[in-house]
Amino acid sequence: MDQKKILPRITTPHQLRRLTDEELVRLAEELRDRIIEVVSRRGGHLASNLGIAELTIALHYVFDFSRDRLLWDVGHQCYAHKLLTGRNADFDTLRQAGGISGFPAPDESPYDVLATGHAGTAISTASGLAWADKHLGADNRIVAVVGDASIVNGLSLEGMNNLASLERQFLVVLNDNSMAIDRTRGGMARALDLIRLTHAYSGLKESTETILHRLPMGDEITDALRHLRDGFKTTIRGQQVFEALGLGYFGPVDGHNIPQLIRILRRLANINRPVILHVHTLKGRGCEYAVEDPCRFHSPSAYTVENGQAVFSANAGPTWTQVFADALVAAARNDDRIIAITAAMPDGTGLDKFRESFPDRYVDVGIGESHAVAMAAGLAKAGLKPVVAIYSTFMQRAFDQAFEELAFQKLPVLLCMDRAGLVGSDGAVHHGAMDISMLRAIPGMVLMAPADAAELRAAVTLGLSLDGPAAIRYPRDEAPEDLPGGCPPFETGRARVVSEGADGAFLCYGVTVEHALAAAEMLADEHDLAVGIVSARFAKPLDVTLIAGLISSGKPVVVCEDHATAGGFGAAVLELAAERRLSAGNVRLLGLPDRFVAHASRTEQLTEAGLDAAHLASAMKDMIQSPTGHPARQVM
Ligand SMILES: Cc1ncc(C[n+]2csc(CCOP(=O)(O)OP(=O)(O)O)c2C)c(N)n1
Repeated sequence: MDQKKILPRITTPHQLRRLTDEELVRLAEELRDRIIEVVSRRGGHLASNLGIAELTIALHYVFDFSRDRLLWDVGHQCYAHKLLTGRNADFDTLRQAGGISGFPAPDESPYDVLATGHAGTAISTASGLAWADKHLGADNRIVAVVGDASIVNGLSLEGMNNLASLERQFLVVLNDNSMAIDRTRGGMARALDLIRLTHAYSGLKESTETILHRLPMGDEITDALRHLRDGFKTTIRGQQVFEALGLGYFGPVDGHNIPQLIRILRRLANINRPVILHVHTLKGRGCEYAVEDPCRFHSPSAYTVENGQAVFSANAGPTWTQVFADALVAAARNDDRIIAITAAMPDGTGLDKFRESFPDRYVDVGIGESHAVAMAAGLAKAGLKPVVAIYSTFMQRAFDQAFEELAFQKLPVLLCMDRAGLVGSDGAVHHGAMDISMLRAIPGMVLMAPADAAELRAAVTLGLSLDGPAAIRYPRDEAPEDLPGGCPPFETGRARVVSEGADGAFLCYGVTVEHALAAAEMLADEHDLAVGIVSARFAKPLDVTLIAGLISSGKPVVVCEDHATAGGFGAAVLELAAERRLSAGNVRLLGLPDRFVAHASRTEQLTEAGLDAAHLASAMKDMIQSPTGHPARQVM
């Protein structure tokens, strides 16, 4: 160990208080070096974590989060926090199976209050903790750190609105780096720009600190804040957004000046009402390529550095995201009613490509999935053809809009759900494990899952031609291009027989066809068994004729889906059997288990969930060898 290094000696944040200002500044650099070193090997959230190193140090310096509470919104920016709270030695295992999670994880450390990953929750949950503390007579201080993109999420705004009635300490730290994953847009982004600009031009750089220094504590604070607001309202209009919600506003301050941050946080820590500190940081700070392209380096996969530039290994083939993006751009060339909507994920969903070709037909609503889907309903009502490109896990935020605004109105909106199924190292909070269960319950929904790239293109074409809402799901993976037999016409409610087999059938939804093909090959090679494969294509409406035929054949049917078995495609198959009064003893469901699957590679997770080729083959072999099944086991 390098004796001069500070970070390896920090095992608890209490040790920070023994460091000089100069050592704290060095520590921020060491945190960044460590984050870059590990993320370049493991992949993970980079640019946001580099920008927040100083702020994290200052927060841990001032507060005692072994009793105070620190909540990170989304949680992707918690790496420096992890390194300062006893996890430096294990940090090499970041996002690996059995290793450190990329998000806050209470099972790793008592310093992580809640496990998170979705945006907009910190203020709400922190306010619950604050209410509880007050009720229980505790006086732990509470801090919620929220990015400028997440603070406009509906949940954040609902939480802030509710803070007005909280009469106790509560600090919201707004970490403003002008970026979501891409640049933030919209009214709040403009208001924050305005605050920064007026601040810069009016020579008020030192004002926050000076004001805080003069500020009386206790009951007089309300008056003082009113004066503060009156004094600056002509110059700093943007802050009124927060003040209208009843929050005392301070800032903006330089989020990279540790001594100043410490002084300001010390004063704010003793204010007995909800306040917001607006901190300005640079996303990617300290790493040239991340500063230059913070979007690319928001959450890069592993890379190497050559001549100061990051070099990524190429994909073997196109990803599902790329196939979708190309299919949508191609469709939009022939139909100018197509409008694409993303909720702050242009890069992840592939819509950046659409934006390039059709900037006037592209909408980024910010982190507001409910709004994205409701807005799409309005566009459809007006005669346009909206496509919402969204991650399956974030579609959970818009369930009610899919029900009321889309299906209830029978509006033709196409939901293209990327990252459906297991997502790999982002872990449990990001799996797309529930979209079928959610959407299948909604009358009038058409649900599709392509098995290969050709089917995805066909599903997009079909989805855009329907006169009601539809959803397509596809995973975070490379898309197989050529399944056997070409791509027969893609018609609503019609499955595709990929291959025939006399001994049984894999009935697959979406990407699992690929694993079933490998399983069928194993069964043929190793056991001389001939097992067929069906790509169901639709979870709603089902191909009832084909599926009822498979069930009533009496031959083993192994249903495979990269989704929770609870309420998923397999459940639809069993519902069909029940409706038709077919005995379904020959049907076995394989899907995601009823527990949260932790971070690991997607391949490892598929194996853990029993969805890899070897597990599929062994499930089928069992079914063929003991067709009557096992004696009933007690279900816990
Ligand atoms: C509900 C939801 N939608 C989308 C995302 C994907 N996402 C993760 S981080 C992020 C950007 C967050 O920006 P900001 O809050 O400003 O934090 P920063 O990364 O700039 O620190 C997005 C869109 C998410 N985690 N949760």
